[in-house]
Amino acid sequence: MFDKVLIANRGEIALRIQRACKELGIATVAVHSTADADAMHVRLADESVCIGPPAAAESYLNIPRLLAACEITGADAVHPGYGFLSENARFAEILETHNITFIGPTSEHIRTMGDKIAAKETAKRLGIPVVPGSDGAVKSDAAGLKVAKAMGFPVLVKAASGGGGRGMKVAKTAEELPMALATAKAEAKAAFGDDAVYIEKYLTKPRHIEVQVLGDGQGNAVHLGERDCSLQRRHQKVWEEAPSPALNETSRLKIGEIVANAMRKLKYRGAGTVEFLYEDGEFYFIEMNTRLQVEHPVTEAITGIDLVLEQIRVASGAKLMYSQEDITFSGHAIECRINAENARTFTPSPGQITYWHPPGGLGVRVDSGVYQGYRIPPYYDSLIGKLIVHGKSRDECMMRLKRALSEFVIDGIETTIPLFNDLIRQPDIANGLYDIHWLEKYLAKPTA
Ligand code: MV4
Repeated sequence: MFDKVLIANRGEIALRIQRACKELGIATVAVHSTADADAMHVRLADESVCIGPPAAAESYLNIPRLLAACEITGADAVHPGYGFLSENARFAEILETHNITFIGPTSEHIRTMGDKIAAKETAKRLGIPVVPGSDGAVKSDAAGLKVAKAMGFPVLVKAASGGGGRGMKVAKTAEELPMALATAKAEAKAAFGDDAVYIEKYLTKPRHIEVQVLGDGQGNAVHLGERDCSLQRRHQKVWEEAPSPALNETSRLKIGEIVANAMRKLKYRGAGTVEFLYEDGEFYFIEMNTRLQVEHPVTEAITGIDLVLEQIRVASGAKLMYSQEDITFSGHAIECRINAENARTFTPSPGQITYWHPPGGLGVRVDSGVYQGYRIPPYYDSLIGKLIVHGKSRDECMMRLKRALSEFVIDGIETTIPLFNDLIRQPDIANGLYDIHWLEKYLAKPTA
């Protein structure tokens, strides 16, 4: 096992990783920018290193500075958290050449899944159902038209280096396709320096359902069920829950087993998420995330498994502690992302938290990196906390969520809490009847 882990992140996830390290008896190193000198992750770490100015490119994303921090402190492993360098294959590679363990998958697996065309080909080869579409990159309008006509419109043009919805264009008809291809290519070139695009059948009203996996890189892997992350705004998740209100036991275990088998064949190491669109009872692979995700606590709530602790264990070379039969699912969990933003406009609201009273009680978890008196800097993501509620049934979970939201007091800044107070009162949300477009439609209504 590692003696000392450097956490290449900030905020609530840095605290989450520190907690797992502490339980394993591992010393922790925090890194921080000058804007984060007063941050909770710095206060709670055993050691800390200031790695640069506020701009992430010069601090949390700066590989030479992170290497220097490892060298100074003698850290033997790095946990990247989510965002920042968590899916940077080069970072994983560089750490390995310096004999520092990257707590995550191999650089090769990160690189494959980062290329959406290669990811889809890999998924297909491993027996995972994918969205019908072009065989790899589309090299010309004529080639694009041929595939699109064969599967029927509407189609979606996607960037190979994309993800998060950037460089995506819908073509409703053959006439619209050349423009969609050109625009997607231009956007992809500008955003990722790579203009490779591919075509998929456009699913008009799917849900976003993702399967959590855990592997040890030695051929053992388990699935930990799914999360429904359909409630999003501009590709930012707002609310995540497990299990998905749209699935039954049979379909859950079927897709879970397909994904777990694929990860066994791949010899995947660490935590990963296989993302699907789910429409009319069918699953369609879209992407795989090779990192711990923001919404991992809903899976922890229903399985009782500490995902971060398992990531650290398998990174140190240990075999997976669980076989699939050991994994049981219990009850229902919902996560609400608490952002320092206006709940209607989503305008960021940095500033000082003058009062902070998080909820508690049975089935309530709050993961946050802030405290009363803390000044939220304007330079980073606006996520300040996550409220995760667990209950025996979805109804009990909703009841607890309503109660927990009523206890939560955050003064001095605007937060997204009022949005959740509205959402829990919507019949569609109470009934679990929503797709990936539900939230944006709701927010566009004048009454919302
Ligand atoms: C799609 C799709 C419909 N059909 N692919 C958006 C981000 C990227 N990860 C994949 N995305 C989508 N891919 C096909 N073939 C619709 C979306 C999409 C979406 C997906 C999940 C959650 C929210 C979304 C919002 C808009 C579009």
